[in-house]
Amino acid sequence: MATDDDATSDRVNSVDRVFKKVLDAVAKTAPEIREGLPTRRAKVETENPSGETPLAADVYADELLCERIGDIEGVGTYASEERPEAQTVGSGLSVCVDPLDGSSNLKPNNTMGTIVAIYDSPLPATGDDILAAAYVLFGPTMTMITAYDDTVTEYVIQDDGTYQAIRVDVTLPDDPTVYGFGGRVADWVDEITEYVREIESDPSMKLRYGGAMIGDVNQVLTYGGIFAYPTLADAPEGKLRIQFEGYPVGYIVETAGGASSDGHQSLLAVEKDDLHARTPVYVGNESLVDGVEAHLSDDD
Ligand code: FBP
Repeated sequence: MATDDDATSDRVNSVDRVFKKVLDAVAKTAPEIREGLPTRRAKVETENPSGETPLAADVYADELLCERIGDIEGVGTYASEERPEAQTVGSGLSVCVDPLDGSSNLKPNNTMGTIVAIYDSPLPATGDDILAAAYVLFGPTMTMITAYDDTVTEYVIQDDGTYQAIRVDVTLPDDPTVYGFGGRVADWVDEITEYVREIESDPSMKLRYGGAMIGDVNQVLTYGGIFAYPTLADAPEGKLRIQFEGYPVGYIVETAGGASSDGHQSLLAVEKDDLHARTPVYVGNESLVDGVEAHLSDDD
């Protein structure tokens, strides 16, 4: 007779399988996305759900990933920043994708990424529902960071879509050295300006801001520090989207021993009922993220 233990172990096996298949699909697609970039630098005509006009490259990456991830048995829903609604593609887990994070970096030929989150829930999901997250970084080499089962791993993706681990059990270094805060400085609220000035006065801290969250977060994972796209005076929820950017990056950084926050609580505790909802994002070494919360709590 089948027991509860059998059911749990079947469930774990099936999540393991979907996670591995999603990674395979993302790694296989990454070289194709990269190859497609030079000829897809122009904007398309229609706005995406966030009111931005995507590049042909955003749409191309989204279509490829939807097709590949949507084909995986055990994936029930595919959603992306580029689509107004989540798509039903089968039955099972939900996968949220930011197909080309930081695509305004395409023109100046700077870093971009692809972000993926797997949720055990219909969408919009909560931070408690996240089972795994990953991102590809299109830098001088193509790397992929994954967070699953309490472990963060870094891989190199080859041009044929195969991938090999280069760092296992990735953790944030204890002594942070980099910081990067997005948004116009003039639009920051006073508490954020004050805190950034404090960070800047520390001679061990260097400004690193590249305009693609994934590139900036990868520096924090590598050197230790803090990345933020903060609350702004005219946009209290900042710019980044919780399902596509906030939860996955919060999950990855927390799994690597760091902290995440929306300014008041862990990103994983944030609850929003809109698929495209935004949230302020602060991720990095715990002491630095605690500093953000301490400054912002002054105005409560
Ligand atoms: P997209 O997903 O539309 O590219 O927007 C996200 C993003 O590019 C982040 O990667 C980055 O941190 C932020 O926007 C940069 O915004 P800004 O250009 O305002 O600095």
